Amino acid sequence: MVVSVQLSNAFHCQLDEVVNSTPAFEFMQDGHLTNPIREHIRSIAATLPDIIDAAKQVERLLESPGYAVVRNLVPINIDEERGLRGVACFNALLGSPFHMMESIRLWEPLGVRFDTDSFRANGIGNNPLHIDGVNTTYPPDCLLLLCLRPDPAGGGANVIANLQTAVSKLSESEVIELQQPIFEEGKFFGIVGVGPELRPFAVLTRSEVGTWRVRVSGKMLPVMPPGRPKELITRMVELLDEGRQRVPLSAGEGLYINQYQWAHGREPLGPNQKAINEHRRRHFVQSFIRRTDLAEMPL
Ligand SMILES: O=C(O)CCC(=O)C(=O)O
Ligand SMILES: [Fe+2]
Repeated sequence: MVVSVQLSNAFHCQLDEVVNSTPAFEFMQDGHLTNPIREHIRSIAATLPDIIDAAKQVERLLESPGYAVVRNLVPINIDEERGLRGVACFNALLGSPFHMMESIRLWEPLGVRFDTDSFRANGIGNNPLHIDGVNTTYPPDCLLLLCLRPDPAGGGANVIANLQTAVSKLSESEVIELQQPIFEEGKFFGIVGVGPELRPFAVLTRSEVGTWRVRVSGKMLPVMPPGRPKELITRMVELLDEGRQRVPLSAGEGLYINQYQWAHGREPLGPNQKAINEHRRRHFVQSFIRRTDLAEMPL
């Protein structure tokens, strides 16, 4: 199945028109781009066929299979800030772009840090399969991982795994246990756009259409005390790992992920990170998109 979209020069000429005519971004308290800005972007883009076509392609892929690799999302050699502004404008056509960290405007950096746990964002180790916002009432519908510079040491490829497939491999009793609200995740501070903290939460919540909302994160495991909840998360993560697929990204490429359908993670970075000049190290950013109306959203 073709899950990639290649953006053309014509697309970028048209995106320039949108970026040039869009006023400075303003945000609401819940981290979303304000409606007038989003409406402005949408009305300009409505007249630009390559942009509309690309947005439709990405939207189709986000429905099925639930993820999309977009190549040439940020053209090589473009000023980074300008490039990100363009992508944010494009994202406004897919839904409502927002940031989850109150203190960071739209793009959360994913770099290389030695002073953080290696399994976390910015860490250098294996970033286990997870969804973002696992302990929130409304986890982001869609996440964009955008590669500005891959790891020059050859590591750090992204991985994804289908959540529904993993659930289908559980036993009946595990499905029952995973529906109990007995799971907790540590921190909830300065987080916006995803409703209140859900504590404790259930890993599995059945939606009206029979699929599952799956709240799971392999990042919970290292800090969980021994016991049944830890065994159940371990089992879920093992099932996700069985179906993991690598999605290595090159500079300028983005991976859009529908969080109802796919978990994501990152392989360990390559060796000797400290020997790499910090301006040459892996440099990604991430951003979120709300595609459903919260009022209509299942938990
Ligand atoms: O670094 C990456 O590519 C992904 C990191 C991530 O998804 C996370 O820590 O939430
Ligand atoms: Fe993540």
